[in-house]
This record gives sequence, structure tokens and C-alpha cells, in this order.
Amino acid sequence: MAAPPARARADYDFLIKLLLIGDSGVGKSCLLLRFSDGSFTTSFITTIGIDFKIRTIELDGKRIKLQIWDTAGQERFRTITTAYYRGAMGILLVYDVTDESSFNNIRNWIRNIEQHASDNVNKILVGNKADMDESKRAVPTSKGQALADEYGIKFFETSAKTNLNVEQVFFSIARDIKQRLAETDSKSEHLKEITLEIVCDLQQLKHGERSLISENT
Ligand SMILES: Nc1nc2c(ncn2[C@@H]2O[C@H](COP(=O)(O)OP(=O)(O)O)[C@@H](O)[C@H]2O)c(=O)[nH]1
Ligand SMILES: [Mg+2]
Repeated sequence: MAAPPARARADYDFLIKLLLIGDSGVGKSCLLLRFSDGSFTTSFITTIGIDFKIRTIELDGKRIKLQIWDTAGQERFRTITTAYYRGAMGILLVYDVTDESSFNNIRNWIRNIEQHASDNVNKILVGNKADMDESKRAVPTSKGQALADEYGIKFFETSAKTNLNVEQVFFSIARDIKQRLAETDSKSEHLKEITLEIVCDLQQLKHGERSLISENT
């Protein structure tokens, strides 16, 4: 008889699905390209056809496989649907520090997330294009930080162009999600232990009852 096929061991400890959300032109695709390929392109990538990119990172000795989804331009029509959000564990909310309306729209994107994504999804606020000349800046760092504080999420200013804080953003959200997943795991382990204890106690009780009954008869 033929041996059953050996199942390949998973090449990761955690698989994390991340999404990039924000107005068109803020640099989502460039951030993803920078993080996954280490490159930057100045041409406007309209992202037709890109579904996701994968990069596996290591955190505290664990291999975290990041599956990062980029919108295919649907953000221009605000038609991000539930399908895109399905299974997302973390969302990078991106605006352009030289474009105030992209910053003001973050609140709308958060509302969109609240409608479509799962409640416990981790979020991080990203002000991109921090390399641009101060004269072009429309959103001061303090305003970005204040918004992040209001929502209780972390905040980074990045540049996909100069590679400022790009690794930091992805590592930071990955670390938070890994911790959340590990906590959920240990909680369910703990619950299993408690259940087992209760079952044992019940059995002992029943056993005790039985011996009591037999003693009295
Ligand atoms: N100066 C600067 N330009 C950027 C940066 N990131 C993206 N861009 C430019 O912004 C434009 C839109 O970028 P893209 O990634 O396609 O935006 P998306 O629509 O959010 O995916 C492109 O022309 C990029 O070259 C950045 O960090 N700094
Ligand atoms: Mg894009």
C-alpha cells in the first residue's frame, strides 16, 4: 500500500491578513511595494490586478507570515466591500501629510471599517509622504497623533520614498496582532483547563454520592 502523502509543515507560526485603506493617491501601493520588495516607484500605480503580497517576518523567534492586501483602486469610488475586509486582522489607515482631505477622510474610513470589519481588528494610523518639503505639509504631526490618540491606536509618519518608518509600521501592527492571537489562545487553553477541572470535580462528586448511597443501603 502506498504511504499517505507526508503533509508539509507550515512555514510559519502565525498567518496574519493585513489591509491597506485610505484615499486614492496617498501611497498605499508604494508602501506595500517598499515593504514587500524593498523598492519604490514614482509612477502612479493604479493597482489594477494586485491582490496581495506576502512577506514573512520573524518576531520573538516566531515566523509571522504577513498577507497584505491592497485595494485595486476601488477606494476612489468608496466601494470597499465586506469581501475585502473578510478575515482581516489588521488595517493600516493611510493618509498623505500633504493632503488635508485624505486626513479628514480617515474618520470616514474608520466608520467604513466599523461597518464591515470584525470588531477586534487592530488598526494603525499612517501619515505617508513625510519626506515632502515642509512647505507642502498640510497636516502637522501633532494632528495625526491627536487623531490616533482619540481612537486609541498607534501612529507613525512614513515615507515609502525614503523608507522612513515603513518596517516599523508593519512590525508594530504585526506585534500587536500576534500578542492578541496569543492571548486568545492562552485564554481558550485556560478555559479548557477549567472545564477539565470542573468535569473531574463532578465525577468525584458523583463517585462520592455513589459511595454515600452504598454506605447508607
Ligand atoms: N514623495 C512621496 N511620494 C510618494 C510616497 N508614496 C507614494 N508617493 C507617490 O504618490 C503617488 C500615489 O502613490 P500610490 O502608491 O499609487 O497611491 P495609492 O493610490 O494610495 O495606492 C505616486 O505618484 C507615488 O510615487 C512617499 O512616501 N513620498
Ligand atoms: Mg494603489
